[in-house]
Amino acid sequence: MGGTRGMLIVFEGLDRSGKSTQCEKLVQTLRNEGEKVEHMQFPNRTTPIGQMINEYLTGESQQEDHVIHLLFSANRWESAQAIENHIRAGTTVVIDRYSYSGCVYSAAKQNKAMDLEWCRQPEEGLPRPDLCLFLDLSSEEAAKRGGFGTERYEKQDLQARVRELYTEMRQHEDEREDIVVVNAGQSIEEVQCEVLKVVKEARRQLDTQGLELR
Ligand code: DGP
Ligand code: NA
Ligand code: NA
Repeated sequence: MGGTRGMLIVFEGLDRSGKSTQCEKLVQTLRNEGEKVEHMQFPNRTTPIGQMINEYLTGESQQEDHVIHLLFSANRWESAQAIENHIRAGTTVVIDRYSYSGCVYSAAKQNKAMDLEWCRQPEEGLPRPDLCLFLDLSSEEAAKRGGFGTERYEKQDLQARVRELYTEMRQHEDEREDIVVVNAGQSIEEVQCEVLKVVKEARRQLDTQGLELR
């Protein structure tokens, strides 16, 4: 997988959909093929903003809905330049959650003015993914996978709304073309195989069309 610039590949999905596992496997596979790959995840809990987010998610602190929304976005902006630099230097960046999570988890709170459109605004201008792999799993199936954890959003009713909002986002014209849905109910190996096929096809398109990073 050659090419002049790296790709920006994002994994999205409900909690317990297998994103982190698939992210790691893709990163490993691409590295084994000699590609330079940087693995990131959001929220990045290591920065001061990320630590505030972590405290919010674990319930150690409270934040007003708009405030935490903007902190999640700021946490991505902290890495925006680094992401762009990697891609321009020919390194592919694989990220566990990105702006789509930013929109759907906040909109799922149903705090009136915070609809998807409002939530999308602070994400405007972040490096745009070449490909978003959406690992699709129903909230019931997700809950069966050893149960959700104890963090703030890991409850089935919220996850069900998150899934609906992901579906709504996929219908938005700016997002539609970059999102590929993968059935996350398959075995780890089957998902891995499908993910790799989709990534190779996206790479092929990028190489033939020589697309600029958006
Ligand atoms: P993870 O570390 O991938 O399990 O993500 C932690 C939780 O935070 C998960 O329930 C999804 C949620 N999340 C991730 N990004 C954002 C975001 O930008 N905004 C909001 N509101 N929630 C997010
Ligand atoms: Na989680
Ligand atoms: Na994860």
